[in-house]
Amino acid sequence: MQNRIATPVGITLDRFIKKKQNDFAFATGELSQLLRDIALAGKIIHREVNRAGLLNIGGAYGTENIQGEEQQKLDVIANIRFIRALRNGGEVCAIVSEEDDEILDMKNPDGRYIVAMDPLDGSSNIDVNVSIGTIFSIFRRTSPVGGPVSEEDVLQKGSEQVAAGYLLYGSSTMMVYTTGRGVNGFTYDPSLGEFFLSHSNIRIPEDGKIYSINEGGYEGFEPHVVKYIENCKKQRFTARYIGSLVADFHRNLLKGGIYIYPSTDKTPNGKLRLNYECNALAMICEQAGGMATDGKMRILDIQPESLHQRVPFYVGSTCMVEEVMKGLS
Ligand code: AHM
Ligand code: MG
Repeated sequence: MQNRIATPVGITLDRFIKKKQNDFAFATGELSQLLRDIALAGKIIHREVNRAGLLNIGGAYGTENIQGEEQQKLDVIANIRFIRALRNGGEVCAIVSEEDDEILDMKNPDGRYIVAMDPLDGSSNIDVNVSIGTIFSIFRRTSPVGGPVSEEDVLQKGSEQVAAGYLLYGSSTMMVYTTGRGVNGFTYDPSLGEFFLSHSNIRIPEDGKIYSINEGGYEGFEPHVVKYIENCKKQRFTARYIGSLVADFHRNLLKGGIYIYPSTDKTPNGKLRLNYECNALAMICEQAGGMATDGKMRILDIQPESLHQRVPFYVGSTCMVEEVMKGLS
């Protein structure tokens, strides 16, 4: 019998972005272009991720690379690819990246947008062929266009994000994003080189039965977290923890659940970074009907004080997040 290849039906990401352009308060087309630049970077990283294992096999693919990047770690390569795509796009004046200590000034004073990103999150999973992701937040600069980028441009609250999203390099590659009007997910068809709308208007179930936390840290958790985990066990909930934030978040977004990276005795502020990990997922979660908090306040209301600031992170189905928070009072 002949193999049948399913032909994707539905709208491409490019078309979708174009169709939605008038939703933006500033409908100049620049944000649309920026989202397309990010999708392009995602395609390039998809390619790198998929051949990552091959790079170590006698340099089979290494000859393609004139800059010796194949010698570098995949997260560094992803960072380079992303920055290049954003630079070529021309809409961005500055980037904050997990891979760079300082703000990256793009030397493009006319750019209106700031991107905060974790180009390849889930570093412990990179070398073992497990799902990883890219996370991004987009802000509009507050300083005048044409002048230098200020620290205030970069350290904006998550509530100021004009768009946020992630790419998940899993059994399929997906891009999920929001511009503040709901959340949509697109699945990549590598044979066509296109993302297709596959998950329109994603809503997270109000309650769920999946909890995701690294229980290895149990002895150092705060009492309310311990209490909540015990409660999950009593109710025979499902424990799922990939150790890649995007993958854990994505599953819980679709199925209902909670992801927690709490404060511990060793890491009082947790592990995850506010500016390029938590803010984006908090916006997506809220847009899908869920909740995100650091245990004290809404993630999106936290005023960042530094580029690589860490915060405890509770994100997911509203009933579950509220339930952990009850233990605090
Ligand atoms: P990374 O930015 O170094 O990859 O760290 C972030 C990752 C998240 O993807 C994941 O949820 C978490 O760290 C796992 O941490 P742990 O191994 O402590 O459970
Ligand atoms: Mg990370």
